[in-house]
Amino acid sequence: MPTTIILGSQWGDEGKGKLSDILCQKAQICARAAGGHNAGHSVVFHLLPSGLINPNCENLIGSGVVVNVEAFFKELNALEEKGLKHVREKILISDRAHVNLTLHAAVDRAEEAQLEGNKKIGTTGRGIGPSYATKASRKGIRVHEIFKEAVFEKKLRTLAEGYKKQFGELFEYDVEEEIARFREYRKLLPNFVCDGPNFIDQAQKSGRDLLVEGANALMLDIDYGTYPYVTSSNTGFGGAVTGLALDYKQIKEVIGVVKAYTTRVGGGPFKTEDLGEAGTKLQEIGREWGVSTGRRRRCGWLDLVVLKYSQLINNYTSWNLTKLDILDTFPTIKVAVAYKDKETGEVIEHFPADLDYLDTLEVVYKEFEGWQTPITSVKTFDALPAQAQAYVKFIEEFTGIPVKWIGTGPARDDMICL
Ligand code: 2SA
Ligand code: GDP
Ligand code: MG
Repeated sequence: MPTTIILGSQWGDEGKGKLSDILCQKAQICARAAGGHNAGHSVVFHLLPSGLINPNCENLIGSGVVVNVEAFFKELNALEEKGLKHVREKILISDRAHVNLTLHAAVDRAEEAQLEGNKKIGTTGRGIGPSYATKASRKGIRVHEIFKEAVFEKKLRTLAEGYKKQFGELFEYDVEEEIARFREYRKLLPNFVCDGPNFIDQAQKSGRDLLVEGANALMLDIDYGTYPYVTSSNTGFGGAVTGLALDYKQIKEVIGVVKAYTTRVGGGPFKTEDLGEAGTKLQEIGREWGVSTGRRRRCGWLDLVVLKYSQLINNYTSWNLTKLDILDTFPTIKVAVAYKDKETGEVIEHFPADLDYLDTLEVVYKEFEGWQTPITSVKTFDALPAQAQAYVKFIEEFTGIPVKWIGTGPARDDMICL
């Protein structure tokens, strides 16, 4: 390795979990840098890093994460129920991470309730946005403060009073219940908390293989995503660096995970969304339901304008193209290569900031002939049908980044490595 970063390049659920699962086999440390329990790729992991399945790997929940303590213990218990031993000795939380509280989830619900129709963000309801909001407004509670009982309780009561005034009946929250729960967590947590930046510094200085698992995806990034239809953290390369205090000189690879088509959960723009037969087919064959919330994902074609933009922000060193097999039965496969201004005829090759303007643009598609044969058993690039090879090569040429991994099925082995 030494430091490898895995990032979602679209709107999430690209299949980051499978690559993490493969790479964490040989990682010595696995870390999460941002997001909270809104991320996650399997039934078990929403907050915890994937490295917990490797008994030799140490895991860190970094300073940029918002940590829900209840989810933390729930996921640890679930891992133990699956027979994994010693997971409790292999996980640490940065003392600088912020605490995601039940209070934040109540604020999340109240805020969404105040938004109308298509203005709703469609959040995961986990209080991620409000957690980052209290952090940015300097009223948040950091993990190390959990142990200062009086400070913790005073800050929590002040926050609760403020939100009660702001939202009234919409804010359904019992501060005493949360305070009581934290009296228990206070006893259970001390062994799990470490000095986050120091931990990473030591790890990188000693040359250990570090795997950074991105959460969510670039188009949900608070600065570069489709704002305001985004999550509230920096989900891209920058967030990985600040969320863990990485030494950038140690970073060898930044792998962008890209699904062979596009999905999105929640509201917001999605130019290549297909509301017809193709979208339904992608949804069904791709089993596109959210892991965290069970919501049906919106589906459509690959958007290379998005991908090029994602590359511009994150500077990936390679792609992991996933779920190529989901396209196996399509006679024709479409890919967005540009947008077009309907009025002026101007071809737009960049991703605009203004969503109202974006909405007026037309999509320019390139069509590919499908391969119409199963590829799940294929183990090498050369053995892929010519049409599938052409599809992959086009993505490489268009983005200027090599495809290093190709997902051809759900199992760990269903991956072509180039
Ligand atoms: P939030 O709850 O404030 O972060 O929601 C804001 C928007 O971000 C979207 N969002 C997501 N979209 C897809 N996947 C997400 N997380 C998991 C993952 C999904 C899962 O990364 O795999 O486990 O199935 C995720 N988290 C947030 C959300 O839909 C809102 O549009
Ligand atoms: P993540 O959040 O980015 O990890 O993505 P998801 O939560 O949507 O998980 C991806 C799902 O797709 C998992 O059930 C994986 O087993 C599955 N998956 C990953 N890669 C592939 C692939 O190449 N082909 C198929 N058919 N399934 C895949
Ligand atoms: Mg997921």
